[in-house]
Amino acid sequence: MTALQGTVLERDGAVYRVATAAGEIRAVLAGKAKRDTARVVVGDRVRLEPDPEALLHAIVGVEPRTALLERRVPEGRGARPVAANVDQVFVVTAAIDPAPIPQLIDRLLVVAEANEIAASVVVNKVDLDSGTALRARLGRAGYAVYPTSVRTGEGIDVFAAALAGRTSVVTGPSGAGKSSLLNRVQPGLQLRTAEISARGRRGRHTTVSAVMLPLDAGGYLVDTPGFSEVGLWGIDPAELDSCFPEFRPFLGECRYADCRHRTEPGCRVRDAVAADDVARDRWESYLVLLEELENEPEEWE
Ligand SMILES: Nc1nc2c(ncn2[C@@H]2O[C@H](COP(=O)(O)OP(=O)(O)O)[C@@H](O)[C@H]2O)c(=O)[nH]1
Ligand SMILES: [Mg+2]
Ligand SMILES: [Zn+2]
Repeated sequence: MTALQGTVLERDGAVYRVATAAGEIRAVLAGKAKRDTARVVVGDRVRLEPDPEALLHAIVGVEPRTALLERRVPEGRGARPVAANVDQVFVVTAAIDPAPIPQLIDRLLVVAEANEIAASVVVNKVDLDSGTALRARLGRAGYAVYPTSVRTGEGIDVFAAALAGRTSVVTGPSGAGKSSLLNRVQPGLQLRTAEISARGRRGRHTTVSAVMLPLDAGGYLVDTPGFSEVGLWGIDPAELDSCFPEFRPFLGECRYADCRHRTEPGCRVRDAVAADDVARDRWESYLVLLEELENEPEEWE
């Protein structure tokens, strides 16, 4: 007998809503899964033992995760899992209106990198401004950039194709056009994602958990207030450099093994900035985030 497999879409208390080949079912943790798994989260792929009455099925096992998006909360003493098996993160920014904040984009990219989730950038509202400099900046850093306009339809098909068949998180500042974009890709999508503002970058504590929304083209959108609230908590300052893809060729080549690429002599990252092999303002973003991580209050670690 082949065990029933499924993907967790949502959790409501002790009950999980799970997508299976036979349709959506409701299930609770049972036996070994209950003991071994501190928390089964949205996105987890689970093994199920069907309930003969077909009411509440039993989750008896959890497959190894490919990625785990974790939210680090000050009062949480460590990380809380938000969603598992996320394939990719799209950071959405407007080309203009509201003006893009490169630092905020970099911060969200770092959160994705720190969680080892592939990240790309959507530059929306290209009907208002081509966003050439912004696109070049991010492309140079190694990110795929999707120029889009909900107004003219430019780039929507390409973005929709990038979502199809994958599990994605879409994040970015309020007003960038996330809701408009996703509704254009799939009209009627029931999003509830909280917005972030440039000011409240660390976000507010929220108890709302993530939900996976199935896409008609296959794949899922992870609707989570978690991502923008993940923040930088718990990222080791020594690991921040590897969250900047364009720094990676130079890492390990500095004179000092523990180089933070600030003012240390023999720093290859700074050499690369001086030679314009690495964009200066990306390095400046790194320095701002480094400062923040190094000054993180002890009790938040
Ligand atoms: N000109 C233009 N306006 C857009 C585009 N996409 C969204 N908007 C507008 O930008 C505003 C914010 O969009 P919304 O989807 O609510 O952004 P969100 O906060 O990121 O979800 C709305 O007034 C949209 O109509 C676009 O591609 N071009
Ligand atoms: Mg919105
Ligand atoms: Zn260095």
